[in-house]
Amino acid sequence: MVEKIKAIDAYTVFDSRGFPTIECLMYLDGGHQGRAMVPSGASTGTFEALELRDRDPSKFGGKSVYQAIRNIKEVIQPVLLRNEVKSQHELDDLLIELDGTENKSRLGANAILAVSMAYASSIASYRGLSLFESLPAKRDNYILPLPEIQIFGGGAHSAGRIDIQDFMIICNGAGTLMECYEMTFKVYQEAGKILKRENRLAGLADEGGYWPVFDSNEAVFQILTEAILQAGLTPGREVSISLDIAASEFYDKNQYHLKLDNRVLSSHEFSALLGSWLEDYAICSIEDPFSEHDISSWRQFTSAWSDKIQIIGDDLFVTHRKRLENGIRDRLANSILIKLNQIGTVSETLACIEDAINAGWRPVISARSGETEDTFISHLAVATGAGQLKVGSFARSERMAKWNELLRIERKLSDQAKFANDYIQFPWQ
Ligand code: 2PG
Ligand code: MG
Repeated sequence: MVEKIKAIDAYTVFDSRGFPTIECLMYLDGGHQGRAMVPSGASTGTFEALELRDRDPSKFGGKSVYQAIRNIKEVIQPVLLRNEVKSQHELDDLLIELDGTENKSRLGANAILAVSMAYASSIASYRGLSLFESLPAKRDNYILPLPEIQIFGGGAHSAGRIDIQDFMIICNGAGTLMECYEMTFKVYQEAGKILKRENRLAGLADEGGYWPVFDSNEAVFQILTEAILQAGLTPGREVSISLDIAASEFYDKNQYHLKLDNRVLSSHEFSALLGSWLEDYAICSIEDPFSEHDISSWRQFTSAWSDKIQIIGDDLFVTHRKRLENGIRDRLANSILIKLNQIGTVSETLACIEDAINAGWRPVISARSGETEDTFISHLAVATGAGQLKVGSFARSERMAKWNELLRIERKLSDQAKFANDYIQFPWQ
């Protein structure tokens, strides 16, 4: 028997871009409480659940979330106090039913998710467990995820300075989480030194990666490869390159517009360009190589590359079970990015992760570009044994909060801690 919900509070706090977002506090009858903060994306997919913003230009430039907060206090709270929910599943089903829309646009996915996550947190506190131990996830083992860490941040996260969004690394040769952090630290520092030497150091993008002052998209691969080498590491063997193309952001009228390269490419040409990058650089993973509307390119690319690299659908699947099911059936990718706020409840997120694992896919749990100090996703990654976590760079506290939380979880697990590299078969192995 779990404690009943006694009260819910919700109020405005601010994310890593300084934009308003929701913090929710849930109080249970016996005095336990839980807290959650909601993140926010910039390069959002067309099919994501709706983030409710007030759109009143006089309040935080239209970004305030007062209506979503009122929905929590005035619509959701009374229903949850009336109905005794006994599990995360029951709570989330009730929230979905109460909203009643396909994309959670009545109450707002941000309002619903804040309540859903705060409930998970309050139940962990009631049980006296860490969140990763308390989340109702199916798993064989607690697995510390392999991090995917950004070195350069482009696309919508650096005002379109460069077309491609994320230039990241995956430390596929690391034997422990700390070894992975040390490799990342070295590559990040070396990348900074190269930029300084070449007079290209211009600050940080939204997720903490270096702001990309480059003359072509491909130039970044060369600098990143150089940074890995200068860190004393072998590209491909110890540290590989991982990309989020976020191609929807520059797809228009069936063409890919690479502004920096001054090129407009057909799907076929763009696919060939990606293929040439995969041949020339130590790339082990690629996310959103095509727009979510360019399905045939996904299918062809996956049939050509899926036994060599990880191909992740983010905007394509938006953490939606039905969209994932279609993707598995049609072999559109071999991995899915998982973002709680794309779908809007903890239970739907857990179900999507489980579906992916059952299909032999590797889910990658992900932060948003607008983040908070909330570390829910670190727990989610460990609890589900998903195997990978993408948080942004190795800088800025909203990012480091997640990396540091993994270290705390590792200590708590002690000799039960298993690092993904040793336990999970990845497509690049
Ligand atoms: C993505 C995310 C995180 P955003 O595209 O994967 O990098 O960006 O939160 O802006 O959608
Ligand atoms: Mg993405």
